Amino acid sequence: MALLPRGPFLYAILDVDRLGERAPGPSAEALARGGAAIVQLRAKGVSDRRLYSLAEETRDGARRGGALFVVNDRPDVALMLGADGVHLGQDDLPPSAARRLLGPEVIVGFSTHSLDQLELSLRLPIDYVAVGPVYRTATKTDAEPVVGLDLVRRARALADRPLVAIGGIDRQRAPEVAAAGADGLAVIAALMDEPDLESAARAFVSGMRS
Ligand code: 3NM
Repeated sequence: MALLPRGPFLYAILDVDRLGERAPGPSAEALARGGAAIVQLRAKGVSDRRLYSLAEETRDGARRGGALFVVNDRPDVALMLGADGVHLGQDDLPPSAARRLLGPEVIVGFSTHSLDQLELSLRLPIDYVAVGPVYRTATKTDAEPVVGLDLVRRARALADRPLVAIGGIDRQRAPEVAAAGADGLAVIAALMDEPDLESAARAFVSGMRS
């Protein structure tokens, strides 16, 4: 299976809806230079052609900054661009199909929102399992009910692979999420809503480890 960073690590999600006037490449690079170990591109509702060019720019920026690059939802785009990984949700293409397409070296991550989903996910050929939303989030309009730190702790006890926590995580909450057993902290608003992405990531990472 593909190699993930050692925890606790910052998993920055570059959500195109929150980019504003900022360009994706330099933004991905700033997140990576600030200490994000992974930069994921999340671009809902854009054309395939736009997705492709956003992903290309994000990949190059993430790599310039020294981070891994993950594409949300789209194993085909991950393959075309030589991405380090793909992240899949419950309604996306099946992780086993993505694994067949991408081979053993590419990271395949998968979202879960309950203990049942988490248990089922552990039979899948995935490199990390994500649990969320840990807290209320304004970013994902169709988010599942909040699972809290309790599911993070239970997931930690059950999961035999890296665990990524997501949903409403900010600098203040990061230490308790890491203490609950999350290896990766996946973050959108608490980074993307800041004007300076590099300092936002740096502050997040220093707080996360304290
Ligand atoms: N997935 P923020 S919560 C994209 O529960 C996403 O799987 C979630 O954004 C899940 O850090 C979420 O701004 C939104 O809360 C995360």
